Amino acid sequence: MKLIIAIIQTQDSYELIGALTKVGYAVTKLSSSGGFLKTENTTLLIGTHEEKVDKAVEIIRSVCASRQKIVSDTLPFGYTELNYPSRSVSVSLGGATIFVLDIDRFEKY
Ligand code: 2BA
Repeated sequence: MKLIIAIIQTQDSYELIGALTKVGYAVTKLSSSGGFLKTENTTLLIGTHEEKVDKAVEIIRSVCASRQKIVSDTLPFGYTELNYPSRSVSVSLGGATIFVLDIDRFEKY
C-alpha cells in the first residue's frame, strides 16, 4: 500500500478529484497553504496499491498545469507604501508537488 500526497493548485482540484474518483481512486482533499507564498493551495491524500501509483501520477500530471503567479514584494522593515516603490515579482508555480510514501499498515472500519 502507498500513500500519494499531492500538493496542487486549488483551481485544478475539482477536475483532478473528478478524474481520479471516476477511475476508482479514493481521495481526501485538505485545504493547505504554501510556506513561501502563504497563499491557498490544496493537498490530496490518495491511498492506493503500489501498481496503481503510476496511473494516478499520470492523471495528476495530465490535469495540473504549471502557472506563473504575480505576487507583490513584501515591504522591508520601516518602509510603507508611501516611501517604497511597489514591486511585483513573477513566481513559477508547479503543476503538482508529489510525494509517494510506503504505508506499513492500512485499516478501515
Ligand atoms: P509555496 O511554498 O507557496 O511556493 C510557491 C512557489 O514559490 C514554488 O512553487 C516555488 O516556485 C517558489 N518557492 C518556494 N519556496 C521558495 C524559496 N524558498 N525561494 C524561492 N522560491 C521559492 P512549487 O515548487 O511548485 O511549490 C508549490 C507548493 O508546493 C509550495 O507552495 C508548497 O506548498 C508545496 N511544496 C513544494 N515543494 C515542497 C516540499 N519540498 N515540501 C513540502 N511542500 C512543498
